[in-house]
Amino acid sequence: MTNIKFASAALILALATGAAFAAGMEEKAQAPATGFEQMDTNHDGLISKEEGALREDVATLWEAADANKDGSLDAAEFSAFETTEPAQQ
Ligand SMILES: [Ca+2]
Ligand SMILES: [Ca+2]
Repeated sequence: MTNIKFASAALILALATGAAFAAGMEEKAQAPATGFEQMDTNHDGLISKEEGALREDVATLWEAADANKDGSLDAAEFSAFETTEPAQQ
């Protein structure tokens, strides 16, 4: 009888620890590396405004990031945006 109780307690503890561990892992993955490839979801080599909306900073500073005002970000514009880290005005 007590053996069964102990076994279930151990199982519950193991599950709880596993869940806590998984939750911790998920929290670490919260800041995803969203690079050009990840944002260019249709892989046409450009980030459209819709694709740019995936990232809040890109969406917010879209006008500044789209340097040539053609309505999309190419790799050069995106990397310039990434390296400039423009200060919020
Ligand atoms: Ca695209
Ligand atoms: Ca552009």
